Amino acid sequence: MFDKVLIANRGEIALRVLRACKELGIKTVAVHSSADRDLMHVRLADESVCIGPAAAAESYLNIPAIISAMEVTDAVAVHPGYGFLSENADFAEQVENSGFTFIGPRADTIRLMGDKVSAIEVMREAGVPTVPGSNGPVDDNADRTLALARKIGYPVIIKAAAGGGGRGMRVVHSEAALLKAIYVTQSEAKSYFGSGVVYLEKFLENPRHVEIQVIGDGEGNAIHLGDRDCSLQRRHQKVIEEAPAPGIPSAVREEVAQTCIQACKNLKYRGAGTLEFLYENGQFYFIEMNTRVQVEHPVTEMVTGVDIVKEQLRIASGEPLSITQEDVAIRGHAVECRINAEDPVSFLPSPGLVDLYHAPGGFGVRVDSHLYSGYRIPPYYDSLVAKLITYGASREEAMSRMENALDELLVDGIKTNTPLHRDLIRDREFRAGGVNIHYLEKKLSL
Ligand code: MV4
Repeated sequence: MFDKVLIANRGEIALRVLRACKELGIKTVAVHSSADRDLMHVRLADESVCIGPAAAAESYLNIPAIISAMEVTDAVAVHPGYGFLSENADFAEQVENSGFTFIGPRADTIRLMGDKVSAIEVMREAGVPTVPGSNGPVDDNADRTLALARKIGYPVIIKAAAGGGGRGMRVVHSEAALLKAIYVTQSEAKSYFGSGVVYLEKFLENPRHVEIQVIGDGEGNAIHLGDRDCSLQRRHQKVIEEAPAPGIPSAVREEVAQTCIQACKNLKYRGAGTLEFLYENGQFYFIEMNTRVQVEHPVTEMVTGVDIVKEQLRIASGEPLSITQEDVAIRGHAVECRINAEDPVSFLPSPGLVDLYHAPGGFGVRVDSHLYSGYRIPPYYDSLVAKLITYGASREEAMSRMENALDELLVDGIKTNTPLHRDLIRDREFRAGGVNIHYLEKKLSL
């Protein structure tokens, strides 16, 4: 196992990674911006290094500063968490070229999945179900493109190959609007991402967002840890996630998971990953793959008992997976509420001094948070301040424990979206299970 790991992130995920390192007897280095000296994980780490000013571009995204911090502290590996440099293939490459280990997939895998056109292609070849579409970039042959869209059937969606997570997309409802929309999306993609490559898919009108967690050892062995439903979202920001995804026939669930494992085996995938799907009318359609640990990984941990971050550390250090597929059983149900420092009505960020923090507790309650009384939330970063996760033998038990947990949570001094969660967790349709990706935005617009 590694002697010392550098944690190239902040907030709750830096603390989550630090806890896993400590359990495995790994020494830890925290790197932080000048605005983040008071982070909980900085206090708990064996060493800490200030890598730059508050602006993320000059600190958490500053590749030379992070690699220098590894050199200065003799860290042998870096965990990127989520966001920041976690899916930056150039970072992974520079880390490895400097003689260190990147805790994640190989740089070429990250690059392959970062290009959505190539990601879809490798998944299709492995038998993963994909959305009917162009199966490749849209070219400059207008007649061919019009014929293709007509065959797919309107509405269609134009997506940037370098986009993802909701950036660089445009829905087209009629043939008359297609070519102009392609041109505009290509131009935007070129200026946002440096690549104007776009592709076409059938636009699914009312899907759910269901994703499958996978782990590979980098040598062709791979397992899945079941699925999560992340449909409750606003402006591509997930609000509540749960595992397993409710109401999916077990044969359908199992079949798509097997195709995911096949894809990971073909890729010799290394580390933790997530295949994102749209799920509509009983069918799965792959849309993209994330090559990092995700915010919502705890719901999968709660229903499988597998510590995903510890598995990441084991695999990156060259150890085999600690479990086989036969060891994985999905037991019970888990739900996660993302607590953000924001106004629950306007959604505007609400940074500042937390003068009182009290975390909920009890059977089946997990809180992943870096908050403490007296902590000042800086205004420069993501507003996620806590993840409330509850587990139960049934979905209903997990939900009723979440009602209690939300009632017990105290965060004074700043505004949080806790009131929204208290409302959502008691929402009749959400509580019935299986709402689609538009449900929350529609509810909020009422
Ligand atoms: C789609 C879609 C409908 N049809 N693709 C948005 C984020 C990116 N990951 C893919 N996205 C979508 N792709 C087809 N062919 C609808 C969305 C979408 C969405 C997907 C998941 C979660 C929330 C969403 C919100 C709006 C649109």
